[in-house]
Amino acid sequence: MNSKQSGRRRFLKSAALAGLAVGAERSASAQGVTDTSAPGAQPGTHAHGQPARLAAPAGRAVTRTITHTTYYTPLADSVGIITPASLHFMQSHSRLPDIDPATYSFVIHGLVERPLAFTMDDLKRLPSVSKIRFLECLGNTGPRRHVSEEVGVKKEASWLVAEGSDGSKYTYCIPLTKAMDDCMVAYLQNGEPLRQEQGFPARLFVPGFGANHSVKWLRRLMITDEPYMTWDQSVHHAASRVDLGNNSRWFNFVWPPKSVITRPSAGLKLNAPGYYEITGLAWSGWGKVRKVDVSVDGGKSWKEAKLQDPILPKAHTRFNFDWTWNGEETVIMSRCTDDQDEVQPTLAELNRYWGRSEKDRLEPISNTHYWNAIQPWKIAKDGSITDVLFA
Ligand SMILES: Nc1nc2c(c(=O)[nH]1)N[C@H]1C(S)=C(S)[C@@H](COP(=O)(O)O)O[C@H]1N2
Ligand SMILES: [Mo]
Repeated sequence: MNSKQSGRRRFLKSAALAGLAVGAERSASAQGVTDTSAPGAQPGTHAHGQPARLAAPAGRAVTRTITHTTYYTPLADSVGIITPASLHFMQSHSRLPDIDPATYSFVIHGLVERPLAFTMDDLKRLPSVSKIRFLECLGNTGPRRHVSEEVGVKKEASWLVAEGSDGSKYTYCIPLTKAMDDCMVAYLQNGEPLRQEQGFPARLFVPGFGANHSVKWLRRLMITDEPYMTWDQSVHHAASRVDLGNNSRWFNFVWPPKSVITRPSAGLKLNAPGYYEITGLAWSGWGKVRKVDVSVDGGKSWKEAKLQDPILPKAHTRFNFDWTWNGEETVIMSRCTDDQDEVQPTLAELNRYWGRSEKDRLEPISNTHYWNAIQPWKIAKDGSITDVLFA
């Protein structure tokens, strides 16, 4: 098979089906039903399982602007590497479409031999893959705030433009080589149908790129021979560069290495000096995490943390670090190095890279650039923990 053929195969395979995770289908009538009327039903049992009455997880913090709604995953209770769908970060630039999967379809058109529409039945009929991958928004860190050989991609095609069904027709474009490499049309997440917030009934999923590329409520994929200057890509996520005469850099693709200590973290309190496990997550859009260093003295010295299996490419990796707190004020932080040997920067290094001064260091950069600065947590003498950057 020549490379063009195999590339097309791969693209078709991913565009055709691919869920984030594929599981058994449940009948619609079995969902969300409290099973108390069934003979012999026990209180607390449900056809669609619910958290225990006294163990409901902490909710997500929310910020709203005139256009954006954002829900933040609570860090301190995060365990392992899979985020429950109910606590998954969510960002939307307009109202959430409420789409009936029975009538849903998306189209692939543009530089193809045969434009085609795909229904949910078409998607489920086609082969699927299941992968563990991260999805991260540019605004994640901050102050709370065989589709079949039928379409036939043409030789001159080089870009993929993806459009959502929301009011603003959220649109983003990616190079076709990326689409052929590992992109998916996802309709399941953690073994269940996508939640409405995550793009039900189907979204594009672009592993390793900023989450802004993963267009939700997918309506169409247009194949082109040039990038599209979409409104969302240029206005929301363009990075103005001092070194480019304040011109914008519209295309930022791969998410750089990043990590965060999830526990202990801001908002928690250490009750007394003694042993505490430091644990957190590290990830990189380039590939696998090679190592995570932890500092418990404000960055003066670093020691390597233990990485937990599995260590997957473009996925959260869990790290652990033994620590005995002596009761003194200190700052703890983690630093990720990925398998390309790219190292997570400090905020000062990140500012220098983007040509930013200390003065305008926080707000603008987190909105328009890939934010992967080292996250320090300050521990006071009384054990209370605060966010050094956004306190
Ligand atoms: N159709 C549509 N797709 C979208 C968006 C949107 O507003 N509309 N927001 C994008 C942005 S900026 C992010 S960070 C991710 C968020 O995905 P999540 O809500 O599943 O975490 O979706 C992306 N895809
Ligand atoms: Mo985002």
